[in-house]
Amino acid sequence: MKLSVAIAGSNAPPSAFVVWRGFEESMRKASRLGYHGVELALKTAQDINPAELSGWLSRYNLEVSCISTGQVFAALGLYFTHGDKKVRDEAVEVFKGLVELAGDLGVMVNVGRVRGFVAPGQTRDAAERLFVETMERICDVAAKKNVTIIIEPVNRYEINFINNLDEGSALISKLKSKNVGLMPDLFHMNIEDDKIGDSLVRNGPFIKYIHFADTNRLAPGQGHMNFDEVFDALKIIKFDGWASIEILPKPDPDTAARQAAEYMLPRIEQYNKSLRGKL
Ligand code: LER
Ligand code: MN
Repeated sequence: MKLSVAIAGSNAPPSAFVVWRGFEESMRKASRLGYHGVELALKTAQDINPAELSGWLSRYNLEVSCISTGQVFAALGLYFTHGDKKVRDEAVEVFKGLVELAGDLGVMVNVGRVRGFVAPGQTRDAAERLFVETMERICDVAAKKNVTIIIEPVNRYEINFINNLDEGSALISKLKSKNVGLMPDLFHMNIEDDKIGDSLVRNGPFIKYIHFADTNRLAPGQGHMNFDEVFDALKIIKFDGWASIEILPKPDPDTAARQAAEYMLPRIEQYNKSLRGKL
């Protein structure tokens, strides 16, 4: 398992849910704290210059773990269950750019709130049909670039569609596309899933990436999340992908990122040794 931290550009809107803003400065700090990579929260592919990005990654010895897309929903107002095909087409266009960039970087693209929701007057079945149809279009584009799309269940207070891992897995099973997986976020799981460990194990075959946070969405170690339960479950499913720190930047971004790194990096090192039978 490798650890990254969520970052965005310096002029990302307030809706970008990240620890740090400003790509280069965030990468410099992430590298100094021992993170292995950064998760890029982007609104469109134009938010970042690929040549500059590749320079920063080599200067700070980091990888990109994933491209996250919350701002496509929060800042651009685009989502997959929208009743207007023009809006869904626009969402697909934005994803084409993000998928292209992800393909060049060899990373996955997340689908969080951009999946959409059941709107007033819309039936759940209708929302689901639009979601499935739009996801298939995006997965088709992504498959050509060898990119996997990961669906992130999000708690009921943010969205009313795909709240827990079981719901995510059920929808993935309805898709024809195979380049799709699940992105559990421990903060949402603590609100929505029955037992965090059991749900991770049960949905293990689809899990490709994970968001780490504590129960209060502060840095791991600042709440009451049982990380032993989390790591035991990840070991059962032999999870060996990226985990990303996606937390509130409190009490301030630097402290939050440091607390998270200090708590998680030694645990991840132990986990990796035990996964490889070296403990
Ligand atoms: C995005 O990864 C997420 O977890 C959402 O809660 C942001 O609103
Ligand atoms: Mn998340």
